[in-house]
Amino acid sequence: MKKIIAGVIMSAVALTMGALVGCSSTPSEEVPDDPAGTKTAVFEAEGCDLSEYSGHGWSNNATGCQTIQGQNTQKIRENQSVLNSISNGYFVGFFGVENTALTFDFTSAEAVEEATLVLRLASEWGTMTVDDSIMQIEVNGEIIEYNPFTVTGKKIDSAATVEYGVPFADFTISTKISLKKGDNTIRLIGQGAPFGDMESMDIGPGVDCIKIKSMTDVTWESLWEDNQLNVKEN
Ligand SMILES: [Ca+2]
Repeated sequence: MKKIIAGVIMSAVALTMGALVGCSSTPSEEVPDDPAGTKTAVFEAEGCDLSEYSGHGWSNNATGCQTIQGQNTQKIRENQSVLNSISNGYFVGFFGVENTALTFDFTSAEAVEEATLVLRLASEWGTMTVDDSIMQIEVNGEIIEYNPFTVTGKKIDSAATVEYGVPFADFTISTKISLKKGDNTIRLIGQGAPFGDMESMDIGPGVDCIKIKSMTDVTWESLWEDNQLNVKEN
């Protein structure tokens, strides 16, 4: 009986909330958003130069374009919500080996003091708190400080059952990124973090893309056209 009453009350609250939203002068789609004129540049991880990039999972090593997963990965094709969440259909996995970096070289039309950096990530290692013990973020040669954040993952029983079971999502790292006019570099650097007490695992999130929001034009030369020729079924 209590449940039914609670249900009725919740419905009433929902109706009231709906009515309030309906009358509101600020529809939800207008708040809170990026300032007018904000330009968002999306750099796909799978378009990076991966020639120096490598990593390893529970049972296999991967180098270069072998680390690209997504539409080519059977386990991910079987999970529509994860597949649909992946920008450009692919991401770079196997992130986490100490001092192994994903490097994004790009050009900014103007110097900018307060660009926003967003990372689009998912975790195959269960729910993961990403901090500088897992990933360091370097902007133009300087490691930046960022607040630890949680990437929700599917619960796994062991390192042998890793799986990207929860869709990729955007995480805002900073709104105070300084860009130079001309060439800039952002590097995501693995730290060799263990999985629990398993020192050999080198865990980290899968990296789909990075987004840079600013008032200027930020561009890069993606290597995706070449990289996609080397994507392997897995
Ligand atoms: Ca991607």
